[in-house]
Order: sequence, then structure tokens, then C-alpha cells
Amino acid sequence: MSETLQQPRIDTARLVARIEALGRIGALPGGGVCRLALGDDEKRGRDFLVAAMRDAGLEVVVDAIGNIFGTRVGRRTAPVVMLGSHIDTVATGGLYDGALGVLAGLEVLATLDDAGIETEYPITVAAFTNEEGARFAPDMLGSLVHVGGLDLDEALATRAIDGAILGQELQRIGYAGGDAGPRDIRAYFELHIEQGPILEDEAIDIGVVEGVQGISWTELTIEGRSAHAGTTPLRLRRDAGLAAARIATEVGAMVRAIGGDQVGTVGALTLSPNLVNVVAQKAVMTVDLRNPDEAILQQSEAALAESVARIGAEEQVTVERRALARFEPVAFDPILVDQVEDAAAALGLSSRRLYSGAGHDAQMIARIAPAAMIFVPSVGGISHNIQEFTRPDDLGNGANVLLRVALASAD
Ligand code: HGY
Ligand code: MN
Ligand code: MN
Ligand code: MN
Repeated sequence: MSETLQQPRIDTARLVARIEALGRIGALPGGGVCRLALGDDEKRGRDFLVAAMRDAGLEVVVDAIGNIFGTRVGRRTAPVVMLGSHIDTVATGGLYDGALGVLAGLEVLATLDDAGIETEYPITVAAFTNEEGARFAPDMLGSLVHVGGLDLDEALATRAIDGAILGQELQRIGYAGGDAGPRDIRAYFELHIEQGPILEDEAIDIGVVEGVQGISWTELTIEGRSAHAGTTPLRLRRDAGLAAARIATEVGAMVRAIGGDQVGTVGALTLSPNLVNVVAQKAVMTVDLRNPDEAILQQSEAALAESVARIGAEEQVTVERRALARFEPVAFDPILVDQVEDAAAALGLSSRRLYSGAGHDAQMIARIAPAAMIFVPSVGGISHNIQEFTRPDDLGNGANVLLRVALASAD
């Protein structure tokens, strides 16, 4: 019998059932999920995960930033093979972004239990705090603290877009842990939906992720002067709304001019007093710039800074810039990337290599351990959208690749 047939296979129905069960926590009335980091629904999601880990007999640890680790013992006690992702979502999230990687990790461990397989090294499933960065910036905050890239006290003091303080929220939901999660990591794998159109467009089963593009998040606070919309001539206006709109328009033009892989997004924009007949006093907006090439990403940041300075002067408004997140492009471990590609082939699955457009916890763990990612197709290429969907067969394919590479590193 070929070696492939001896390898156990995950139980796709069990995985899908768990994804749907977690998806009912924070479910939105019209479909999709909202489990913003450290909110009440995400707490319920955490409780669901910890209960599942305990039911599986895992050793559960919650660290000081609320990262959750569930470890299945091996013949040795360290280093661990880690399978991770996140269970927080954006406000208009789907069932799969993050949850797939965590629950597929649990499915891998359940499959090993069913097959009576004991591994040489322990396997840890991790759910990192505040991966999305939607409520608290930066994104990937929990994994960044875990690898020592962000000071714990600074992270605990982070203020949410709704004014809450991260450390107080951890206390409030009962996830201000005190233990330390595993840092002696032999290999880290993250299964994730692609969240883009490539795999579906090319009818490819598995994305072999070579790395993650660079990310630059900036918040702009524009201060003008409110005035009557009817009586105030243009020459007397200091219109924060007009300045914000001009900056957003120039971001779009800049991204098109740079072309290639450059992307730029004005995702948040609030005006005040936000009234039909009042020239805006204030505008607060965010600009998300990304590129796999660090030099070009810096070029786009310089172009944004030039637009902001020029438009601020022309519109006679002040603009305060605040960096919310800045991560350089990351290349994953070539040996593990090859293992993902080999595992897909061994399972008879088509694959192609690609870079991730989205940020992931894997890019942080890559700072302290070999890391790689596995993508599965997103229907319609959409994510961060309540219509996010990945077919059960694709979920199963991804989890079987995860099982295979996890076993290769754990034995
Ligand atoms: O923004 C991102 O790429 C991630 O979803 N936090
Ligand atoms: Mn994600
Ligand atoms: Mn996301
Ligand atoms: Mn992400």
C-alpha cells in the first residue's frame, strides 16, 4: 500500500461542523460573523475554543496578552510544532478567516487521536489575540507580542476605536492570562483562506504561500473650521471634508500610477459634525498601503506624505499623522514551503506558489521560528465580507495538507 494511503485523513464533516458552530457565535442577522477582538462575542468564541481544547485533553495556556495555546503531548516536551491563526473577525466577517486555521489545527489533533498516533514532538494549536486589527491597531498584535516585537505593557495600553483599553478588556472577559505560551517552536503552519481570486480563477486546490507583503497603516486627523455651507465663500473655508476627499482621491491615483502589486485603501473616514449644511470641522481617516516590495511600499508612503502636506496647505487645514501598523514583507521558510508543495502533490492536489496580500500571524511567528502557510480558495475571491465562503472539499484539502506537514515536522 502506498505511503500516502497509510496517512490518516481528516474528517471534513467534523471540521465543517465545528466551523459552523463557531460561526454561530457572533453571527450577523443577514449572515456572516462579527467577533471583534475582546468583545463579548469573541469572548464566547474563546470559551468555545477553550472548551473544545479541554475536551480534546489538550494542555491549555492563556498568556498575558490573551493568546490561547492548546498542546497535545508528544514523546518529547519541546520544541513544539505549532498550528495557529485567530478567531477574532472584522465587523463584517465570514466563517473562515482565521477560524479555519485554528479549528483545522484541532481537527489534525483529533485525527491523530482517532488513529492512535503519538508524535515525537508536541503539537500546539494557537489562537492569537487581535489578529484583525479592526478594533485595536496594529493587526497581528497578539502574535507580535508573543515573538517580542511589541512590548506587553504598550500592547495592554492600546486604545480601541471605541475607546476601550486592551488590557481592561482582557480583564473584563476573563482572558488576562499569566502563563507563557510555547516559544521553542520547531515549525509553524497556518492554514488560511486565500481571501483573493487567484486560486479560484486558476482552478488550483492549494496555495503554497511563499511570504506576506508589506503593510503600512496610517491614521490622518484633519482639523479645519466648521462654517455655514451656504454663506461661507470658498476663500474663507478650511474644509476638513474636502481635504479628506482630495487625499483619498490622490491615494487611488497614486496606486494606479505605481501599478503592479501596489494596493491602497481608505477604509475608515469620519467627519464631524457630519451635517449636511456644515463645512466639516474635522475628518479622521485611515490609509492602508501594501506592496510585496519594500522599496516600492516606501515610495507609496512618500507619495502619501507629499499629498497630505500639499493638500493640507492648499485647504488651510492641519493634518496629524499616526502610524497604526508598519510591517515589512516577510518570506517564509523555504524548506517548509517546499513541504507544503510536496504534501499537496502527495495528496494529488494541484498547487501554485503565491504571496499573501493579507497579513497573518504566521508573518510574526516567522521572526522566531520556521513558518509557512497553506491557502485554500475563496469563492468569488471575497473576504472581510459576510458572503465569504470556501467549499467543504477545499476545507478538507487544506486540512489534509496541514495534517501531512504537521506530521512531517512532529515525527
Ligand atoms: O489586514 C489584514 O491583512 C489582516 O486581515 N489583519
Ligand atoms: Mn485572517
Ligand atoms: Mn482578516
Ligand atoms: Mn489576516
